[in-house]
Amino acid sequence: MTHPDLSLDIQGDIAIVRLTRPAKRNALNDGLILALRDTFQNLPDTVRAAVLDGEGPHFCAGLDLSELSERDAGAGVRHSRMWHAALELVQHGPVPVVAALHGAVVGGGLELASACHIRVADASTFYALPEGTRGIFVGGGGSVRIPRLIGVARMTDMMMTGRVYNAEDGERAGFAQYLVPEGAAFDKAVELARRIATNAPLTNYALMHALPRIAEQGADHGFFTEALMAGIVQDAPEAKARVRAFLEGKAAKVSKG
Ligand code: 1HE
Repeated sequence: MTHPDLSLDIQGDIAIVRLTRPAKRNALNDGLILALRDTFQNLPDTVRAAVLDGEGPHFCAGLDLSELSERDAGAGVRHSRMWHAALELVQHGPVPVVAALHGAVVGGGLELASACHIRVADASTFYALPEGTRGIFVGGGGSVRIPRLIGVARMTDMMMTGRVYNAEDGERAGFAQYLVPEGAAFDKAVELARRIATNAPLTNYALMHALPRIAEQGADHGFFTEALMAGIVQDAPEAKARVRAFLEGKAAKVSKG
């Protein structure tokens, strides 16, 4: 993968993927979306978790608006589907992804962050969906993923009124699972990714692939899918070794945070 606006840095078993277009606030043009897709699709097998970061004062200003003007309806549909394919590889790709958020997390930038599994936001973060006021609609999976974080009512409000959430209100609303001081999001995201990378791979797989699907199933189907997944995950030799280690007093207890 080589793209001037995206970097990939493998640090042991975690990958640092960074948008490197700060002069344009990491706005996502077609090339960058395709580079994101290719990067997540082709992560080395040794990688067990990833961090997604943005260079400069803003995580991501969303769609590169300079590419929007000449598209007709058909091209617009295909463009949206291209984003879906790329962000699908973030959400349901090979490894869990922790987003390190700061500054603007807006429009397609919020759609990208929503495709990640964990979001860590620093105090400078703000969230918005300016699509509503620019006369367009979300197209990067936002209407599917964002209501699952904050609810349909809040997303409707953001798009209809241009409401902007600051970092604190955003965390309370459900955009981010962690809120940290300004400048600390990347380090916290790396710490979490390193921790996630120590999990049994099949547990991470179940959390990425089964949990969100179960959440969309009716209770009866959900219980059945859960039982299948539970059976498969506990059968792995690694699961048995970890449980044995606890019973032999060799594994950490759960302790108060
Ligand atoms: C851009 C973009 C962009 C910045 N496309 N060029 N997203 C938006 O509507 C958000 C638009 N951006 C902003 O509101 C602001 O730029 C920020 C709040 C993110 C940052 O403000 P600031 O003062 O730090 O930067 P700036 O001076 O506004 O921007 C610096 C440069 O980046 C400037 O270009 P320059 O050549 O004049 O230096 C900006 O034009 C450029 N820039 N954002 C193109 N988004 C799958 S559908 C998704 C639909 C959407 O995402 S719509 C929402 C788009």
